[in-house]
Amino acid sequence: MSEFSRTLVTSALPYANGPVHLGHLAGVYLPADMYVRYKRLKGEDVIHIGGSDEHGVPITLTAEKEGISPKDVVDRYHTMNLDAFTKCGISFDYYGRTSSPLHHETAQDFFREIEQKGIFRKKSEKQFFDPKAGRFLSDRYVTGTCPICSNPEANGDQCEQCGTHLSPVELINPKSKLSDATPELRETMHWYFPLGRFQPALEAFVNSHEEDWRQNVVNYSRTWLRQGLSDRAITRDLNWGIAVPLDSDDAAGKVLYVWFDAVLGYISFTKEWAEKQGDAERWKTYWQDPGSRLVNFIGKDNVVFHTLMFPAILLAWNEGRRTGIYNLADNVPASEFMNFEGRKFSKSRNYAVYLGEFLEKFPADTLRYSIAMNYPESKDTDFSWTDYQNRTNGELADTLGNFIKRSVDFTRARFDAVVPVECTTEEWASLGIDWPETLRQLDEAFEQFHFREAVSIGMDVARSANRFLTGSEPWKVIKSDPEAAAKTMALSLNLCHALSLLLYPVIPETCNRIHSMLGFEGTLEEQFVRGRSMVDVLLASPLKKGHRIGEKSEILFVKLDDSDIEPELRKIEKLLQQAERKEASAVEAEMVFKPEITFDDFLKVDLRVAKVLAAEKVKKAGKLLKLQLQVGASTRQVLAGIAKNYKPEEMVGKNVVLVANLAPRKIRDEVSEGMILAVEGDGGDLFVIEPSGTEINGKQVQ
Ligand code: B3M
Ligand code: ZN
Repeated sequence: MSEFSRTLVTSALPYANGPVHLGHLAGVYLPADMYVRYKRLKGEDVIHIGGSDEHGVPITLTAEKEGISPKDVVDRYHTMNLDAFTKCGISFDYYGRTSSPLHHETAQDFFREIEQKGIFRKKSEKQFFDPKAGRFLSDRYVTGTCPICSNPEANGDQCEQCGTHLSPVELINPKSKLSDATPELRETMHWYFPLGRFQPALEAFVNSHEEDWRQNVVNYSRTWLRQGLSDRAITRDLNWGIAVPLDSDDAAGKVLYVWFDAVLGYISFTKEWAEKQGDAERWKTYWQDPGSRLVNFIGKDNVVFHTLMFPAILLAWNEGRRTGIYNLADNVPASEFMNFEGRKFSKSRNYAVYLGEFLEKFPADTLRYSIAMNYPESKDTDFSWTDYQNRTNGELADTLGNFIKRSVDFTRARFDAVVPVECTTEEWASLGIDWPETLRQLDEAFEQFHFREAVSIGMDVARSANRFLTGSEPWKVIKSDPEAAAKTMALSLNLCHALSLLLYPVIPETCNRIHSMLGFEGTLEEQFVRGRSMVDVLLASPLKKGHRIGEKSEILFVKLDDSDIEPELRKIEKLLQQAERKEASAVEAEMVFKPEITFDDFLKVDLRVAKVLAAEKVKKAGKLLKLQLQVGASTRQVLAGIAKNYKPEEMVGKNVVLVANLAPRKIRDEVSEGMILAVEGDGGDLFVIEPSGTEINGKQVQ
């Protein structure tokens, strides 16, 4: 038995700046939904909270690009995403919006509490300011050339080409995305959350879950902890978001950093849910009663926000309190990514299948099933149309659908639509299915978030059931031994019932149809009772002699013809061609030479042969190596973005070409005195140019 009597499940809040795609569904929403549906089936107390993340720069940038207001953006995508989730059977108990008044109030309460405890630090820093637009620029509003790989379109927070995390001041030739103006550095003040203050507590928290959290979640968190947690700015100069709730002048025009507010959305939305239940205080039992457990479903790119930052905010709130203490997460099942036909989903390249569009053409349950069977639990997986077609036609239509339909149709045709005989416990146990063991494995799989396994267990029972019915041949046997045929049908109908429960978490709509085909009134959900497990019900083969099955017999799954998926395959081909053309034009673009320079211009560049004396990685800059170079009698420190292709020890002893008279630059708190020459290959690989010769150290390259 679990020590918890209640579970609060949250799903990451998607930014309301675009439609959710199948990758999102696979990583977060479907697993969360299967998990809560399984718990409801077991009669447990569980609620599922989700909603839209409506603040932050992704929203304001979309608004500016489209020339509409941020509110228009979030209204459009909130509605669109909620609608797609509903169609897909994602059963949120509440789906909120971070623009709601109660959420603003909640986030501001947190800010005030932590501010009053004196935990925040206020710091002035120089930040880019757009003189034309008259606004400070958040990281993403600045673009420029990447100092590491020379990509001319790097963002202020990260270079998409080489993946390096940047700060806007590191960009070469920075430009404002608002006006194209060259931004100026101006002084601005921000509130910082000192994550380092909570380092010991967070270490203990992560360590205490070493056994029960996924390896990737523990590893990501530990990488950050090892580097040492530092202060994080939690306010921004932006006109969209939650105002810093202070009257002071320095708070004017500032809003909370989107990640500070978004994670608190889980709390505000639980409050809104409780209000809707007519019991406004009830949210507290889910958040603050130690008998409740919190489970955050997320994608792997959101790990540290949920294992370090959110817990740190809660710890700051809890500090010094006797009441109103929040629970920290009991588990944070972060998924890997699901790719699409062998490539990464990409919203910016429009390489995606959007959930809403998919469901306009194909049914939700077939999608849920094939995505569940490809759930990216510990490594990236792939969604392909052919796999989707095969699973729909084979596992769902031929195995499950066919078994249910034959059982129901034959009973109606030959046994007057009633369960003809009682099946005994021995008969039920003699089907070749070890029920107690099956249910134990099913429970373990769901409780430990092994969704592929959980769904496979249900499908294996469907296969056994199908084999049993086919092998028993009641349509033949009925002539010579009607009693044996009656037994077969009683067992088959009970198997149909068992399947409607076992597969309910993954294909709920279909299971409800099976439920009514078996003659039950209302929905399966209406049978759920707190404290009683529906899963255990099937142990007793509950369809008794005389039970009347339903009037309707349905085809549960329509098979997919090649012609159904051909247009989809053609669409991908087109998308891939577009992507390739983009890549090809990038290669052509390289052949456009830079403007002509004079020989004198060239002579200004002092290129020298240098030797690498020492090399090491740079903290928090995965792509960078810090090199100590010997150039004749002097030494130089140079930072080079080559860590992807060279280990530090591989560099030591190499001859390289140094641009020796480049003005020093500061990157990552380290000074780089020059740069070394390298060739850029495919996919951002860098190959260092290695001059050869004897006694060439310090000599000019010309
Ligand atoms: N909106 C980022 C994302 O969609 C962010 C998640 C918030 S969870 C509180 O990946
Ligand atoms: Zn780069």
